Amino acid sequence: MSSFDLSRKRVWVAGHRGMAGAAIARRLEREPCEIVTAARSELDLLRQADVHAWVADQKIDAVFLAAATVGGIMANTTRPAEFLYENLTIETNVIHAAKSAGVKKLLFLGSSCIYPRMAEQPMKEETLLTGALEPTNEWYAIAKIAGIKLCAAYRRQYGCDFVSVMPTNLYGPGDRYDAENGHVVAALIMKIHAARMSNSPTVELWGSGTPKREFLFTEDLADACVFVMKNYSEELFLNVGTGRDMTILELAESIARVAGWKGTLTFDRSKPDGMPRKVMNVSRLRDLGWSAQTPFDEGIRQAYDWYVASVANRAA
Ligand code: GFB
Repeated sequence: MSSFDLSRKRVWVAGHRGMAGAAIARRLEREPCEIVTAARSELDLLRQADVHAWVADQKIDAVFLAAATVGGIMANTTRPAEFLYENLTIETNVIHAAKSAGVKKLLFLGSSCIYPRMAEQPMKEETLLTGALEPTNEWYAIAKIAGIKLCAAYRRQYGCDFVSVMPTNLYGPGDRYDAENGHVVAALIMKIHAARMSNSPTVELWGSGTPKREFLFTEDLADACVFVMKNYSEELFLNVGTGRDMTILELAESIARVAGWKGTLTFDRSKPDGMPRKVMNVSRLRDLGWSAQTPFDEGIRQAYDWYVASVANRAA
């Protein structure tokens, strides 16, 4: 395995305010490197010239490219232009600026939504582009596939040490708690907490509750990203997940137990289910020496407690 030493390096976490980026910045506090961040007011990643000038000026040695326009199934379905344009623009600006400035290593964060809708489960890295994408998030998927390919192309043509990881559905501290645009874990934590606080007898789930999803605690993702940055230097991207999935109904029941809510779950079948199943084969990264450490029941408790302390109580 290759090794990249973070000691005394200037390491930029692009997207440090997002859930994944913030977790990576927290994890890097344990490394002997200098963490570099840029607020959106200071650097607009959609403006190419600004990104090139900033990266060159900052003498960046390594980049975690976690910046993206993200959201759950409804956001992906209703904002296709934003998801395609903004994610393509962010990644092309940052990746090209990194190459131009001689950045030594870059890690690009993709998503498990890149795989075909009906890919054999658990999904192996090799199944990329072997079938039609899931319509509800094909825009985001195409942007993320382009990012993977851009990193591979810059490795082949320019010798850039740029690698990619494909995280599964994430949850944990710093998630975006938005009932309409949020990912499913954040949305259900919000809804079920509100039901408990108002003694509401029912909570409505979107879809049928039968789709299955894999959920990775964001602190584990961050640890995987640092592990890959330090130890991996190949063109093929790596799946990052737990390798275990559950139905949306089982997810909701877990959150209800954590929240202490005992009402009835109902289903709005007019809302989309999305991918029937989306669990990844995580053996490639496991064989390199990394596996997720946080059991779901522990992670969901931490995510719920963070929400109550950081969001719900502040809003009250
Ligand atoms: O995280 P999520 O919104 O997106 O999960 P994906 C959607 C699944 O949860 C669907 C069900 O089966 C929904 O029907 N669901 C039930 C809900 N109730 C709710 C709710 O209140 N809110 C939400 N959001 N879902 C994501 C992509 O796809 O996968 C991301 O949108 C990313 O961009 C991620 O790629 C890995 O899991 O379908």
